[in-house]
Parts: sequence; C-alpha cells; structure tokens
Amino acid sequence: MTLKIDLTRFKNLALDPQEDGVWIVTLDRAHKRNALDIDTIEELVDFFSAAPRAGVKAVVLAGAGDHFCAGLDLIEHHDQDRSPADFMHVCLRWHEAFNKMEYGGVPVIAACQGAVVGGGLELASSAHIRVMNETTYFALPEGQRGLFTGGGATIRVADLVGKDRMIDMMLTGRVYHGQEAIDLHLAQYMVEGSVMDKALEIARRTAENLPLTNFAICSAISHMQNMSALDAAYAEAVVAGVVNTQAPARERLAAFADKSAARVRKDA
Ligand code: 1HE
Repeated sequence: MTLKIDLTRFKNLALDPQEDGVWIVTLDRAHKRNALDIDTIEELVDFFSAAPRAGVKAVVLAGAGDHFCAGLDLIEHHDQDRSPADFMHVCLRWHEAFNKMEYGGVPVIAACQGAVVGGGLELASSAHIRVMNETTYFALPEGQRGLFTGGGATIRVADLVGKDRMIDMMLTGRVYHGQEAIDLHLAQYMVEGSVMDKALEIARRTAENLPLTNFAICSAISHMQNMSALDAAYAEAVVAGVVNTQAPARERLAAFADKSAARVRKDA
C-alpha cells in the first residue's frame, strides 16, 4: 500500500520530491534560523511517519538560508511559559520525529551549513549521513541558556563524540568545526562549496539500492545497537534471512555471476 503525501499540509517544511524518489525536505523558517517550534516538529513527525510507506527512497534534509537549524524555538518556549509536564510532552514529540527518522528505514542525508546547534544538532544526529562545509559549526549551547538537551542528544550526540566531549560541549559551549568535527564523527563528509550538491549526490546513490536493503541499513543497525550482542546477532540473522533472499537481489547476484555488475574498486 503506497501512501500519498499531501504537500499542501506542510507549512514549515518545504517538500520537493525529485523524479528518482529522492525528496528534498527543507526547514523553511530562515527568518528564525530554522528554529524548531512545535508546528515544525509535528510536520517532521507527519513526513517521516509517511515516508517509508510513500515510496520515498531517500531524503535530503536541509535548512533554508545560511544555517541548518538553531535548535529549540527559544521565543516560543519563553512565550508559552510551559509547565514541566507540557515540556516533557514537547520533548516526546521531538523523540517521535527523530526516532521516525533514525528507525524509519529511509536514508536521511543532512545537508549541514552554518549553525547546527542545540536541538539542531539533535536533529542532524538523527540523520544517517551528515555533510558539512567550511561554514558549518556544531555546538550545544543549552548549558549557557539555562537549559538541558531534550531531543536525544544524550543518546545520539554522546554516541557520536563520546560522553566526555558532550559534557564539555554543554559545560563550556565549545564549538566544533572543520576537520575536527569530521574527526569527532559530527559529520561524515566535508565539502568545499555546496552541502546540498553533495547531499543530493549521496542520496541519489543510496536510492539506487534496493528499498528493503536500505530499510535494514537505516533501521536494523540502530535497533541492534540497543540490544545485547546475543540478541543483536539473532536479530541480524533474521533480518539477513529476509533481506538476502528478496527476489530483486537475485538479479543483482546474477549480474555479479555473469560479470556485468560493477566490481568494487579502490577509486569507486
Ligand atoms: C531564534 C532562534 C531560536 C535565532 N529560537 N528564534 N540554540 C541556541 O541557543 C541558538 C540561538 N541562536 C543563535 O545563536 C543565532 O541566532 C544563530 C547563530 C543560530 C544565527 O545567528 P544570526 O546572527 O544569523 O541570527 P540572529 O540575529 O541571532 O537571529 C535571527 C532571528 O532568528 C532572530 O529573530 P528576530 O525576530 O529578532 O529577527 C532570532 O530571535 C531568531 N532566532 N535562533 C527562536 N533558537 C528539546 S530541547 C532543545 C534545546 C535547545 O535546542 S536550546 C536552543 C539552543
């Protein structure tokens, strides 16, 4: 069953489906540096809930303007003067959106320019691949704002950079950019120039894989990281049983056998 995504429902996200099944999803609040208000989070929940059943083969997630995302909408948070229970529920919606991204089975490539900070880094770290350039910088300014992370940084950012570095980022406001950010796994690709061009190139490449294979890569690995090694090995065998016997894989195996398939080369 293929869902249809109603483009007219989205106001804070600009959706741009390409012919090859890659969708460009842009946080479209440049005037607020793409800060995440509750409406944007709900649109992320809607889009990433539908994407795996709507034939979306890969997503490029970008921010309009010079910055990827300034994190929590601090003005909305201030104006709403939320109760602890209210903000807990806000955070649970963030988790809903970001878990749909990480566990949904559709490759998400974040095109990270400018500020990727606070909740913006929580969003980017829910993507499977992050591309950066010379303008990109990563930080967790929550500590300086009198706040704490609430969108999964204690899980995903700590996983990327290590608990000790995350604590330092939050205590001191330390900012990472350039090669150091790559070395810390905050991004996997550094480009000169357009992060969008590189993110699209990567998305198109991933979209050439079989959807069920991408589903396993962009869902099973994350799930298995949450399991004991014994359970993960069992789950891996089950997933491989399903994926590695899928009918379309037979064509690819036959192409390897008859030597028409590309070989793995060091300059590929
Ligand atoms: C915002 C936000 C925001 C900008 N919420 N409105 N996040 C932060 O602490 C980052 C806060 N933002 C910044 O440090 C800077 O704005 C930027 C480095 C991202 C960009 O600087 P700049 O000079 O290009 O823009 P600006 O002049 O600071 O802001 C332009 C407008 O965007 C301005 O609005 P205007 O109506 O006065 O024009 C800003 O108010 C608005 N803006 N960032 C609301 N974040 C689930 S818990 C997650 C915890 C967090 O994420 S804490 C947030 C951390």
